[in-house]
Amino acid sequence: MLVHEDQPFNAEPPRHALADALLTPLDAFYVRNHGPVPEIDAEQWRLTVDGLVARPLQLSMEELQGRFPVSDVTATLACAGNRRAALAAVRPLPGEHLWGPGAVSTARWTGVRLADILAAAGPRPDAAHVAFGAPDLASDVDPHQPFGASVPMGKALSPEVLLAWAMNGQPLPTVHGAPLRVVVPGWIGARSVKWLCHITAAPEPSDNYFQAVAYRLLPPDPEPSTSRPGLGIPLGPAPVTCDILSPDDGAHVPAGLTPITGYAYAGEDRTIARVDVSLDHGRTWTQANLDPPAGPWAWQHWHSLLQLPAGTTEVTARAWDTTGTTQPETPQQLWNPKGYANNSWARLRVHST
Ligand SMILES: Nc1nc2c(c(=O)[nH]1)N[C@H]1C(S)=C(S)[C@@H](COP(=O)(O)O)O[C@H]1N2
Ligand SMILES: [Mo]
Repeated sequence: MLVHEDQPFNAEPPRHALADALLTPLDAFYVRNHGPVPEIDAEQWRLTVDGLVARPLQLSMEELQGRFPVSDVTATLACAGNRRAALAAVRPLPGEHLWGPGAVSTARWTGVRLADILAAAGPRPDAAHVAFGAPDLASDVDPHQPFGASVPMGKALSPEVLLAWAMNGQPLPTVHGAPLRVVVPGWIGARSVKWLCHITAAPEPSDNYFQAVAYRLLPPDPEPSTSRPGLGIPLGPAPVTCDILSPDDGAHVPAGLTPITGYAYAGEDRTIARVDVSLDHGRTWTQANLDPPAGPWAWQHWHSLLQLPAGTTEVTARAWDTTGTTQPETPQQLWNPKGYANNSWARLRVHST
């Protein structure tokens, strides 16, 4: 893993680790923590469901696993900061982790549907949002505060949204949120709250820092005098993106026919329709072959066999989603003060002789 920070632990897998498998092995799955991993006694742990509900609940893990049908979803998690390094090359992003292409991973998650838990609690008609609370204290905010998020009721009731206790058939590792985490397929990773202990039905989105202040797209030069919670565009469904996984950036490869592989991913109800690869900065493109996705909520791998000339070549890739939307050409077009949602063309350089 490429470690961005030890305490709290933040790390992404190298390109080749993501290229090796559609389901990311647990020890290669990226980790994004805003604070220290909380210590939770699984015996004492309870999930509280309250707010605008007819029947507030307090569930132990045993009750959760026994009372509700168990289901599986294969879903990609992508941090909104994935591929941030290219934005930082445009203008500095002090205090932010400069993620490369690896703040994204895919697993098969097992748990219960959030919709079933909400149905048991009976949300009132004015419950328009569902907020998730966790005990970890984010150390990158002053004062330190617990991590949290919310999603609109419509997404919360969607059958792919799980409360998960297992990942790739193994017990959920502590660093990924044990004993229980939310998995919100198709949305930025920040909404998939780890170490979940509290679900609240509410009329408004959560006022937690990570919903109201961070994970929002601000204009490139916001007016400091008007800065307040609620400013900017709250990030939800993930935009179409892709990156190159092999060859690696800066690799030396023999000139001639060379396999080029990567991932492509589109959030929410979109999937990947096409991936194009270019060796001449986007003047001409070759369509890559798409592997089948690991499921409707998961990324796809793509492959291309291209003739690499001798010398240094920039390899470029762009994906299109099923709505016909593609990626912007440059990170200049996307730069924002927190460095989120860089889905500009994938680019890297290889050297050939
Ligand atoms: N409680 C809690 N949940 C959290 C976070 C966190 O710091 N604390 N990080 C979020 C972010 S920003 C992302 S991208 C994903 C990362 O999940 P992973 O570490 O399992 O890859 O978890 C989300 N859930
Ligand atoms: Mo994230």
